[in-house]
Amino acid sequence: MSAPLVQLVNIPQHGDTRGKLSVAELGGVLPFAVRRVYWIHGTKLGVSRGFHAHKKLRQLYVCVSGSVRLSLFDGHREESVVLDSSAKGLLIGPGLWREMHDFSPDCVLMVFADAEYDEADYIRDREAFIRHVTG
Ligand code: T46
Repeated sequence: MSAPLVQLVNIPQHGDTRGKLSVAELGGVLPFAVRRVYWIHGTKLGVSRGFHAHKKLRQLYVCVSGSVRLSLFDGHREESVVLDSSAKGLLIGPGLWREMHDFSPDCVLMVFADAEYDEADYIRDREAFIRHVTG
């Protein structure tokens, strides 16, 4: 069996009578120092996002509310992962085409990234991406 394209990790959660507190920290669930955090929310019904790959960026996706389906493609294989728990994180490295589908109306997808925003790090054309990974 081939190795998964992405790594699902368990986010430590501290629950008590007040509710829950979840932690993503360097050396814990985060294998990189975070330089940027952004979140996707208020996604309209039926909308898909993404349709790009990153050349260098490393990210941790956490769906802190609701659910979303991620479609990943490395140029050869496709994989689909549903994120529907704030106790799960998805570590995603460079060189993967990603699409986000089936957002629930209450979805809040939080992304921790190891670099500041740089449009030059994006490959937004699928054919160009395939050329990039297959040489
Ligand atoms: C990713 C998925 C999960 C900025 O100005 N700064 C930023 O840090 C980001 C992430 C975006 N933007 C601007 C660029 C576009 O004008 O926000 C606009 C929407 O970005 P984009 O079309 O890239 O959004 P998505 O949802 O397709 O992709 C985003 C991230 O770009 C990407 O890194 O992994 O979320």
